[in-house]
Amino acid sequence: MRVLTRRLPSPPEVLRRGPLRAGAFPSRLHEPRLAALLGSWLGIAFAVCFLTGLVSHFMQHPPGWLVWPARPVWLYRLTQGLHVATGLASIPLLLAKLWTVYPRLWQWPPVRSAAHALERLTIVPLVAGSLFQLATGVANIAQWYRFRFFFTVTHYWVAWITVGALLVHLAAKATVVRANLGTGRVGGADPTGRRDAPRPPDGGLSRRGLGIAVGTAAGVITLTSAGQSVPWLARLDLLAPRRPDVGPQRLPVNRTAVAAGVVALARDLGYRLEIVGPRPFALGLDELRALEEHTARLPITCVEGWAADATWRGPRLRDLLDAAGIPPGATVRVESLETRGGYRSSEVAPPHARDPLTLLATGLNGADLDIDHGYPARLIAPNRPGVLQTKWVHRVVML
Ligand SMILES: Nc1nc2c(c(=O)[nH]1)N[C@H]1C(S)=C(S)[C@@H](COP(=O)(O)O)O[C@H]1N2
Ligand SMILES: [Mo]
Repeated sequence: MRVLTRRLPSPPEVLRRGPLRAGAFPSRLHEPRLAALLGSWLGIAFAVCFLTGLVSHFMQHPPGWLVWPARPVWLYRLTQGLHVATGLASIPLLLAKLWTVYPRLWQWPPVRSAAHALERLTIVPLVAGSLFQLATGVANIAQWYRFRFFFTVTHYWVAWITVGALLVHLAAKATVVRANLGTGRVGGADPTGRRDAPRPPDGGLSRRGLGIAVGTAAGVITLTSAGQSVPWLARLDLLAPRRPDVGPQRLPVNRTAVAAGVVALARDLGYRLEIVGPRPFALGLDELRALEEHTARLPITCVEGWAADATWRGPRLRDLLDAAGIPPGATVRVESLETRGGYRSSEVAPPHARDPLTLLATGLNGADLDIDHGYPARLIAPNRPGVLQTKWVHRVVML
């Protein structure tokens, strides 16, 4: 411990040039109280973003021991909406925070002790990780996949690195944060003990002014993009990359039938839906339509940040499973006509497979399912990520 805290010798004064010289950053806003304030807002946004991101990840890739409930219907829509909203709101907060603290990169002496050097080093994964997560998140909701790595895997692991670095950073800064966010009288930064430092003679922005500007920016970004998953904000939807009501049958399409290479197979009159279980059977198009139909009002919630409600019609999955003698406790795999692509099949565990709202939909918003939405039949289930709502289904297999 001694080694860590022992003071290191100061480097020679002649090295103090450029940004390293005293008074190189005159703005009063490069100060710990503002840094702590922005940091705590950012901390809240990051915490919500991280936790909802974990929900998203584990809903999409559930480990064996974890079975998600099918209700409430809107749960995933809420968690994914919060994930995107808090991520977007973090952008102005992070930029303002970095601006407030960046002069510290040139603080003198650069390192005071081994412990201080370690604390400085954790800034690298923290800042790099935060910028990376926000940039790739924005690229993802804009459906801009020009990078070479696989988005979900990288975004997931960098989240852990960033949060790890954030926890170390918080531990290192705990005393400073406490001193600066207290009653306002213990401000280590502000010897006058006032909440807002005196206005500079040039009339520059005050601390409160900057706080309001950044808070407003975060609020505006959230409100003008949340409309892609919150219907009553749709009219403010200026920044949202997707409109939840634009697409065939008033619903966005994620991957078209052409892109998935399934047009010929989906239109083939010899199409058959197979249910593979103890009493396997297959249905032609007419037989599929003759089954008892139900309707369900359910959202498609894409990880890419949009969600839209629709009215689905078709047989219940559980009725098909019963007819094939598949026991209630069984998990099934729903397979599409697609031969390639990461989302060509999905597993359905009992809570979803047996839910009365889970359909193999053949109709959408009052008409036959459009080929881009999965004609002849697609899975639609409550509280389930869009990527698992498999389109162009041709086989359901008991696992
Ligand atoms: N077979 C197949 N099903 C799929 C996909 C896919 O690429 N292939 N994409 C999924 C994704 S990511 C989403 S968000 C939903 C979107 O459904 P929609 O295009 O009908 O709106 O379909 C899902 N079903
Ligand atoms: Mo999606």
